[in-house]
Amino acid sequence: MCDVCGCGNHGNTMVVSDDSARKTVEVKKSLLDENERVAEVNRKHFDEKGVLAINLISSPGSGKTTLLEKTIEALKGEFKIGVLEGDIETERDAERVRAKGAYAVQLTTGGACHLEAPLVHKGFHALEKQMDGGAPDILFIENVGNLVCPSSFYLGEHVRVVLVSVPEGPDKPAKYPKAFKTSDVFIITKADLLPYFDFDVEKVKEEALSLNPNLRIFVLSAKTGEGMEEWLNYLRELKKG
Ligand SMILES: Nc1nc2c(ncn2[C@@H]2O[C@H](COP(=O)(O)OP(=O)(O)OP(=O)(O)O)[C@@H](O)[C@H]2O)c(=O)[nH]1
Ligand SMILES: [Mg+2]
Repeated sequence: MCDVCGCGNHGNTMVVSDDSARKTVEVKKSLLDENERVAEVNRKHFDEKGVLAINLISSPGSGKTTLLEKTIEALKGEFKIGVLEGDIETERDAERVRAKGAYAVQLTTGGACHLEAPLVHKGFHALEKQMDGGAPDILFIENVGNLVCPSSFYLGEHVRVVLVSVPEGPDKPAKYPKAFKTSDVFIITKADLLPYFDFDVEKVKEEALSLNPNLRIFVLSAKTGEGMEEWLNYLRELKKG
């Protein structure tokens, strides 16, 4: 899966000598330290330009791009919106959000299952170029679909959002705690599908809050528009500061 953080390279029964285990830990640590350093540069850059940066993380197909499409449609008259689209391959998500009126740059990782700060740094400069030197009021960073690795890589964002869609099931907060512990916002998506799945919204909220009591939670459907206004108002409030 990912040869950057090594997440896909451990077998369940892999045995390593103390020395190679130590080296692996050292390499991972220096990789994370370098990511953190560039993420702080990104954050400074965003702050200087008045950009609100939001990092979206979820499993593949939870509805990140669909939520962005609807958010762009609703807010493009109020804010300049930029998107950095993280995927392993294809320009598809960038094309989708551009079609709704956002500036967008596709970041293809070519195999890595998460975005890292240096690629976001490059992508942000490409976005500025696309905007003739301007900057977006709101920058959405759609991470690669994965509920594990993106939680370990700070990109310089102001707000981290974790999404879980109703069909994925109610057990995700407990199974993927880091994504919830490191996020500011939790969105339950595809709420229009609640009648067809065993998904107790109150229980899921409770479980997520037990991991992180500061989570702001939204339950919405990008398809029907249910719950969208609360999310849009939250973004408007964040921009007011
Ligand atoms: N019923 C329903 N379907 C939705 C909703 N939001 C998204 N979908 C569908 O879910 C599928 C995946 O949506 P995407 O927005 O592409 O998901 P994603 O998280 O961006 O996927 P990746 O970028 O591959 O990780 C599509 O078929 C969407 O039409 C929703 O609110 N309700
Ligand atoms: Mg997408």
